[in-house]
Amino acid sequence: MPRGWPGDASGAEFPAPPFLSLPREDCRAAPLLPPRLSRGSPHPTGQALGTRGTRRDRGRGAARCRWGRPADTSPAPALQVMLLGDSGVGKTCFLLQFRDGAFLSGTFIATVGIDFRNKVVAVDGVKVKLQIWDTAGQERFRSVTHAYYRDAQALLLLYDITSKMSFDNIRAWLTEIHEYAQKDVVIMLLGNKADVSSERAVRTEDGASLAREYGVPFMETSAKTGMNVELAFLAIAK
Ligand SMILES: Nc1nc2c(ncn2[C@@H]2O[C@H](COP(=O)(O)OP(=O)(O)OP(=O)(O)O)[C@@H](O)[C@H]2O)c(=O)[nH]1
Ligand SMILES: [Mg+2]
Repeated sequence: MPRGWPGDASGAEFPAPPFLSLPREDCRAAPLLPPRLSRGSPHPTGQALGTRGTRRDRGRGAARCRWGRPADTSPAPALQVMLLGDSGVGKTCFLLQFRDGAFLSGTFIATVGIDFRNKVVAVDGVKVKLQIWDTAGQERFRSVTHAYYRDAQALLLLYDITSKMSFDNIRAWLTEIHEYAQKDVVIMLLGNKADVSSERAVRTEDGASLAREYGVPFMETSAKTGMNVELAFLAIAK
């Protein structure tokens, strides 16, 4: 395993993987947090997650959330979120819609390996920095993405409501998550492309019923119209 990558205990600095297609500033803005960051564990800033804030903040009744710190302090800690699901379900579009409010239509360019974007959101008045990893859905990149599961605190698992196969593969994805992710990882199931109702191949009830079976929250989304995109990220950041 390369030094500095998730899973490497050597403490080496995080290098940008060769296939990362991001501007350098984005890479610098996203230091890798210690593995298995959880509530109460120390953060590089010296404070513990979920227990931050000065007495003054508390006096003001500053809102808190599981991952964040009061809105008037910075920098915010990062919550690492991974987007998972078959190739073509819309993970990259989903992320770009959330990050830039734009939809990439036209030619489908499959993600190679893994990519990431940062975005700071406010949850109940608390700033939370989301470090979002956009994985390649293609089978041949699976070994690359497995290495990142361990550090993810939340997973958005997508299928395409116009593709029965992408829905049927959700069980396999959940098995893989069970194998590689942290036990307490937050998972949300998303049925994407809800705007293409004329080609729907998966009923909303089927998505909801599968989610119930695995005890995870569920919603349908559209990376094209933006429907429920922000809501999904805010829900896992809470
Ligand atoms: N109508 C519609 N099309 C979408 C939506 N989301 C994505 N698409 C289209 O679906 C195709 C695949 O989208 P991507 O976001 O690249 O898919 P992906 O899941 O990132 O695929 P991989 O990178 O191979 O894993 C593209 O042509 C998008 O324009 C959506 O919500 N509605
Ligand atoms: Mg992609």
